[in-house]
Amino acid sequence: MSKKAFIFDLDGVIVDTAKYHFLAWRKLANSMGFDFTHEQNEQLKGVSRVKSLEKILAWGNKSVSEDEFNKLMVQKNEDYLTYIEKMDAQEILPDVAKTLDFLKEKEQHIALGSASKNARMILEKVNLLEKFDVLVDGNDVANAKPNPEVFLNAAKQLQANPKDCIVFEDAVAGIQAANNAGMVSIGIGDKNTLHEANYVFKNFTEITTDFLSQLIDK
Ligand code: B16
Ligand code: MG
Repeated sequence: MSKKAFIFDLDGVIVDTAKYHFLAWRKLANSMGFDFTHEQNEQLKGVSRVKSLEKILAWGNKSVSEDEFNKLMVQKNEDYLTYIEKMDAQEILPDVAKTLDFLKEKEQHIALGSASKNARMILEKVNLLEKFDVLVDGNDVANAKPNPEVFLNAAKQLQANPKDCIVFEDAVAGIQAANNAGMVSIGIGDKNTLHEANYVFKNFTEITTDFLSQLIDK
């Protein structure tokens, strides 16, 4: 049996924190006198906090000073954290824990590759932290997805060759980052949206242990 590195994105793959990001960003936009849609929110997935705020301000036709920008970032995160505070293991998306357990049983490397600066805290809240050999998050990288830095950093720490790494991602920018890293990309979500991925599944309930075994033995 060969040893591969399985790298998981967090938001939209392990847990659905996208709904909390949306609530917090929307509250911020509303407080500035404008709103944005669910469709626009799709563009924020996998995108860093700074880039998200830049996009939202552009949607609302707002320009703010650097000082104000930083205050808005803090405000959004404080709001977001009030939602995260209440999270527990029930919020782990279906069959994610089962997949992690299967990979552990097969003695595969497991890493996190997320843009979120709150990733460690969220994994602690849902009680999954100890399943991960390596954590790379928004605190560790200078270049956001689609730049491959986040995934290459994880591979390096695991001393894994990029071609032996498999990435699970729900965001277009994340799939592009995995492809740019020379890794196998697995989209979690909509086939049309994630058409650049090597494989796409709606969620982990569609991923069989046979499929995972094939990836391991490739
Ligand atoms: P934070 P992922 C990303 O997480 C989210 O998809 C994105 O919406 C968010 O803006 C970003 O994390 C930063 O999050 O404000 O907590 O640092 O999908 O890369 O796990
Ligand atoms: Mg994501």
